[in-house]
Amino acid sequence: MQTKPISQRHGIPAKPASTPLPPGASGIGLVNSLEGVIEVALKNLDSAEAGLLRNDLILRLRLAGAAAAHPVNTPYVNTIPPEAQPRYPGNRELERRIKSLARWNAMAMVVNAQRNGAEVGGHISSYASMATLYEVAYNHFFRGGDGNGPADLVYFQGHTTPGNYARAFLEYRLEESDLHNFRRELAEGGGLSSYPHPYLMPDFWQFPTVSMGLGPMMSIYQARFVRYLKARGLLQTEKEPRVWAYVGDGESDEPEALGALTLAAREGLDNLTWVVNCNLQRLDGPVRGNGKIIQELEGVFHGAGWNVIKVIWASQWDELFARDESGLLRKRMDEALDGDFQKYTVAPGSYIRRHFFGKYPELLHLVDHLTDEELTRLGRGGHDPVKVYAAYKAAVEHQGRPTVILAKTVKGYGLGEAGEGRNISHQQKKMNEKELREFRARFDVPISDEDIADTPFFRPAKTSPETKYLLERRRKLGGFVPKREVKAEPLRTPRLEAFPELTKGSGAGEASTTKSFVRLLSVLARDPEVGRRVVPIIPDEARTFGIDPLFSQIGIYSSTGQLYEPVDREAGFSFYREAKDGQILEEGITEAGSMASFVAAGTAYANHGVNLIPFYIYYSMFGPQRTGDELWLAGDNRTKGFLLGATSGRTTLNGEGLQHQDGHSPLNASTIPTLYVYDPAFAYEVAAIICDGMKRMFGDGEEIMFYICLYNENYAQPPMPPGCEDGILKGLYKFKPGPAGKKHKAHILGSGSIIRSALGAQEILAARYDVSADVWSATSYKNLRNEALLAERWNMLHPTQPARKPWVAQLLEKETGPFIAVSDYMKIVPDQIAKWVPGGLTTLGTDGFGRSETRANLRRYFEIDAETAAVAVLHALSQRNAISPETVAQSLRDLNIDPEKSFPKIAAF
Ligand SMILES: Cc1ncc(C[n+]2csc(CCOP(=O)(O)OP(=O)(O)O)c2C)c(N)n1
Ligand SMILES: [Mg+2]
Repeated sequence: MQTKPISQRHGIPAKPASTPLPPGASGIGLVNSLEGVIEVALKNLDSAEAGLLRNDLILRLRLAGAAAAHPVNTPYVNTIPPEAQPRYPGNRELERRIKSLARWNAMAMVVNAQRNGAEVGGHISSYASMATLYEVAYNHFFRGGDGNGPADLVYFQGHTTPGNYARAFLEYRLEESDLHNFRRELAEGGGLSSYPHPYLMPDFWQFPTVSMGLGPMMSIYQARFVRYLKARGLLQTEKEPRVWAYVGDGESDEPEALGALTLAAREGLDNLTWVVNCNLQRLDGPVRGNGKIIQELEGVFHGAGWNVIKVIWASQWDELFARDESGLLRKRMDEALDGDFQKYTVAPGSYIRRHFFGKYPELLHLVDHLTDEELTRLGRGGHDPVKVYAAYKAAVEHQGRPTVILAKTVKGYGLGEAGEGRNISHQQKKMNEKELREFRARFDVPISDEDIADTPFFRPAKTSPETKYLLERRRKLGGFVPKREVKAEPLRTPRLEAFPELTKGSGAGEASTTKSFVRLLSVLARDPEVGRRVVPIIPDEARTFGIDPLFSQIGIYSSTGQLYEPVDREAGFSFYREAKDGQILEEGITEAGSMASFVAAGTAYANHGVNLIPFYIYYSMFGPQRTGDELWLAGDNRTKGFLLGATSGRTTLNGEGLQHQDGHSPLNASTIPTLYVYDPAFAYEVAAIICDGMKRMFGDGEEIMFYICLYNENYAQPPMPPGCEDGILKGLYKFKPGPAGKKHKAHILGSGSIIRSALGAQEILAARYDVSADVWSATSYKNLRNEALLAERWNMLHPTQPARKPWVAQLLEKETGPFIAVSDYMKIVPDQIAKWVPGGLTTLGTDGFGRSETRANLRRYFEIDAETAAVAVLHALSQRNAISPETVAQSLRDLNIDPEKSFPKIAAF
């Protein structure tokens, strides 16, 4: 075994260098003494050994008492040295003018939006810090989709939209009236949405990003999805699109923002570029006042395996660094905190001289030749097009790893006293005349003194050099960005007849709705028309749901294939088969990541011109509850697909207890406007809903999604009764009428596996209490309610016309007797339709925290079992004076229900 440190094996002295460092020096000035070490390393060591050598050196520095930096960090300087910078290919002067006009118009949009009592707000300072980062990309990097390749997919930072709109205005894509209607979306002719919302501006925005943290994560899964499409031969073009994400430094605190970094590196996503706008501030104040966000992020990204490019200092500093022979300037850079740097942004040059350079007398000499005024103009890298261009070029040329550009900027750049670098900057929405004049002067905006107070928009003529230049640049790069276009061909989706196993019933056998769904998926994956378009997405629960046979049938996607012999190779169908063209996205334990894949797959019809059918199946408790904001984003993004909440129901998933047993997902899911929510009881219902959903989304092109509760309780699956399809899809149909010839009549609405409580109650009531209860399958309370709401709204607005009757009211008014609803969800789920049920609705449900127990005990505890349902029916009959209260009391004794039994605790006054 090799025990000697690697350095000693190659003749590097064992002891730390005896040359003492001059006081205060970082040692960087002694870099020449390391040349020998580097020479030896280059000649003798492979990359692994070189890594060991580095670790040896750090260890020895530490042992010698030096506070050696963590190896994942580099000094606080630009990664690309001036000598490695490429020539800037654009017309700097014209680009500066274009950028200045974008700055002005973006600012004017927000200031105008605040005027005249509108107070609809907007953000000035974030785009002010971002302008150069965007403009260099607009002029030189972002590819549009009109050329010979796919458009880049750009995740713009949510609250910099004024900058994007101002750009689109200069490009003659938007008009002045549009800018006037920023955040006035209900204005005549429509307005511009506050942030990137494809739902609101479906021809313009591709990705919603303003819920911080989600955009960055979505971009990683999008870039990986591009590779998936490519591997499966589904990408429409040879070239792959580049994915860009513009991220705030404050945004990086969101767990989702950095949570998937290792995936990007592991998958070698060199089609992904992140630009973190490190303006050192978030909303309230500094991101890391007492530290350095750029260094912290560098460590994180390096550790995760990304290529990191720091763009910290503008070109004015190059000359100072070149003369920094002692290394003191770099040392001072490393020492100064973000809080200090923020202060230097707002402070006069004299302060910078005294506090930053003045710490070391030698450093003061370095800037002797600069006036105080010139010191304030020593800029930050993110505002220097030359530095930004160099970083972008290096990023897009880098192979094998994703790249992050950490660009240092100033929040509110150019706003001066109105907010540059100040803690109030983020919220600044107003500018007084003096501030407007200063802004105009700083950026040479051609607005006259008479007009300036009105903050008019300004756009050069179509024939102006500026407009010609920017349009030509976009033409060369393949057209405008962002742009959303739906080009996908519709699919011929299978009809219900394709799934006889689900519609014919299980005969003497039993099956759960989950198992039935898996059967459907397996048949669907073989469908000649749509089979290849199916994208199953699973966060490590395939075996729980019995999907594992699909592993061998269609394979698990892996960019590297399967480099090992799977331990269960002999296990037949369920062995863990990874393949380069695998179809299943097995995401591991990340519901957030799985949702991101769901969105990527479900928006491929718009972003990649191909209709794909995502089926995301997961532990229902970790669905809308865990990733609700992503689900909201999915709606905004016009995502299409199926969400399968498996192991549904507070009591049907029985042993797992409080944090697993889900009694509210349909409620959470019902908050998403474009999401249809279904709680089917039987296999044929699942098939009917999925066939209809496929047709609507992928045949007819509706931009909607479906949530389906799937249960793991096995029971006999009945054959599909004739004529029920319409009711299944609308949300309610009579499944099994009660027996004829009984004295009393009642109706029980059941959902999911709990329809079995309704059927049990039906038997009890008929056998013991002379009640004929019809059992209904309530597949979607959300649908019923929404239809009723629309009818009511119409009635209110058309009072003199014959009133419309909600569909559910029409259906139920033909019946007599009380209505009782029972489900494995909170009572508020069926209560959604109570208002339109003739005579009202008695609801049984599972409010309260779950418990680990047997199904039978849980259903009694939550009072949704057959016996309690029977009592509820009797009680409702007694309230109508059809039977006596004593009969109800007797039924409690008959059915062994203790009126004083324990019950889940719920908050009440
Ligand atoms: C999830 C979420 N939480 C809070 C906000 C409100 N918000 C909008 S911008 C912002 C500060 C952003 O700071 P940073 O990411 O550094 O961006 P900057 O404006 O500095 O470029 C906050 C808190 C949000 N949009 N999303
Ligand atoms: Mg910030």
